[in-house]
Formats: sequence, structure tokens, C-alpha cells
Amino acid sequence: MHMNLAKFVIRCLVSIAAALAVSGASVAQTKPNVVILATGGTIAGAGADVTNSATYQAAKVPVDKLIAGIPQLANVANVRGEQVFQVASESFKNDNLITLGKRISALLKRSDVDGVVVTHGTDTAEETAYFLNLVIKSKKPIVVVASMRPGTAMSADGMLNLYNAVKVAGSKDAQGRGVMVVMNDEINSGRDVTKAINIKVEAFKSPWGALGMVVEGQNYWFRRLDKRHTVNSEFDIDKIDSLPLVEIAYAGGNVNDTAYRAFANAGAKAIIHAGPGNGSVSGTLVPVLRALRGKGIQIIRSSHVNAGGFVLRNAEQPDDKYDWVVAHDLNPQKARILASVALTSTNDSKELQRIFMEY
Ligand code: DAS
Repeated sequence: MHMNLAKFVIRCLVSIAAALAVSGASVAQTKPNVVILATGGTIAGAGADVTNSATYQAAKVPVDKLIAGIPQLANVANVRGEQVFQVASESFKNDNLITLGKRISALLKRSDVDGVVVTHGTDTAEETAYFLNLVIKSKKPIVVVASMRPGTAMSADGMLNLYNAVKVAGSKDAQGRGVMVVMNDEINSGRDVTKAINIKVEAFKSPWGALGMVVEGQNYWFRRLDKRHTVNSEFDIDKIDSLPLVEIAYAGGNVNDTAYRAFANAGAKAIIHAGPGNGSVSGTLVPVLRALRGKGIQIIRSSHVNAGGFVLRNAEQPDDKYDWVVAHDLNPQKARILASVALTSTNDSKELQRIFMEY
């Protein structure tokens, strides 16, 4: 009798297990561990009144208060915060990038950290995200998040942006996609994205499109970044302790050589020529840039057109003859980041051009 009962019980357990498997009943998932590194910006800003969506002070609210303001974060991840800086991002220096990068690298090496979120100002979020994309050797998600309105304003965007950022940073399907910028429900690549509009919530755009969207805690992916990044990058933050001086000279009509000469005298190792159109160079400027190149300064042609530049080598300028570099589709501020990182490993213009085409 006992043996028959035992067989019956086992058969019942097997049937229950099979039913659960078929029903797709998920085994209780353990929540991911996400660290929020706060640096300042509007997402930590505070205004005098709920009607102040554009008049406020950035970099005021501490990270623990940001986290406490969104209790729903606990539903998607085990979250803890670190206040790395408390600055408006237009004040970021290269040293801030190095410090932040090294902290992220150390955290992502830990088995009890599944992803990192960086709260950041919108002004240079694209630069920080691209820098991290170049130098952090990890597949774990790194998400830079900002906001266009302070948390004290009506229809503030920071809470949902931060909730979405934590969700993406804790997602297994976000691994290996490079550094991302999550804002306004979109997931953009840190390499491509730029702050295209400075007075709208839908501020960040990628000329080649977003990687995906995150809606009500669900990620929807449409593409992957083709350029080298993170674990496939030849650059490593753990081997970089400083960045060389690279400056940007903005050129329109009636341009003269004052800025270029001043940058050279200040010790710039490369000058990003932020030109109109195809990174065009005024006839009066060509001899000046050739002379500066002759003194060993790298000349990198970029375009300041709004919706996405694309500087073609040897098209309107004989770059081979002048030994200049073209920034490809990188805007001037991203070209400065890549040149700064690349110059930590080479000062060969042909190597620099390879790097600009691959990253
Ligand atoms: N000054 C801006 C910055 O810190 C504020 C913001 O938009 O985040 O980048």
C-alpha cells in the first residue's frame, strides 16, 4: 500500500512541475543590484516654484533623496547610491571623467554589482557617456540619465527617467550594448546621442536612431551599436590617469586664426576644427592649420551642422596631403573626447584616423 502511495505522490509532483513549466510560471527572480552614481545636473536640481521648469539651480539634491523620492525603484532592483560629484555638467573637467570612469570600472568588477546608473547634467552627458563607452571594459549595463526639468517642477521628467534608467541598468538584455543614455522613454547609444534641443523634454537625439525604448519597465530593442565599444575597445580606464589637452575651435563665416593660435600656445595636442558643412576650412585658415600641423599638433576636421555631420576625407580638403584627420560623423564635442582618449595611446595621424573610423 505504502509503495503505491509513494508512487502516486511522485506522479502528482511531476504533474504539478510540468504544469508550472507549461504555464511559464516564473521562478521568483532575484532582483539585480544597481548602483546609482550621482554627479549633479538638473536631475538633482531645485527651483523656487512648481512653475519653474527652466529657472532653477542644478546640482542641489543629494542622491539618497533622489532614490527616496522613487520608492518604486525597490520593485525593479536593489539600489544604492554614491555621490561622486555635485556639479552642473558644463563644469565637468577631464579629471571628473577619469574619476567617474575608474569608480565605475571598480564597481562593475564586483560580482554583487549588476549595473550602474550615472545621474548627470544634460549639457555634457553625451561626452561622459561616449567617454565611458570608450574606456570601461565591461559588458554590464552602464546607463547615463539626466532630466530637462528639476524635480520641483510640474511634469518633471527626472523621476521616470531615473526609474527607466535603473530598469535598463538591471536588465540582462541590456548587457553588451555599450554605454546608453536613457531619457524620455528612449534608450540611445552614448556614442551617437547628442543634446539636440535645450528647451524641450525630447532633447536627446541620435542621428542614426535610438537603440530602443523602455516603456512601463519593459525594454524594446531595435538595433545595436556597430562601432567598437567597452569590452571591444582598445582603451582601458584602468590604464589612463590623465587626458591630453584637446581644444575645439568653432568656425563660421569671417573666421580668423586667433583661437587656433591661442590653443596651440596653450599646449593643445590636437585642435578640433568645428567647421560648417563637411567640416569646411576657410581659405585663409588652411595655411595656419598646415603650419600648426607642421609643429606636431593634430588637426581634426569635424562638422557643427545640427542634425548630424559626416566629414568625408579628401572631399573638399586634401586631408592626405595636409596630414589632417577627419572626425567622420562625430560632432565636435565627441571628437574632442575620442581625440583625448586616442592620444593617450598614439600620436600617429594614420592611427588616429583608423580610430576615428572604428569608434
Ligand atoms: N546645467 C545643466 C547641466 O548640469 C543642467 C542640466 O540640464 O542638467 O548639464
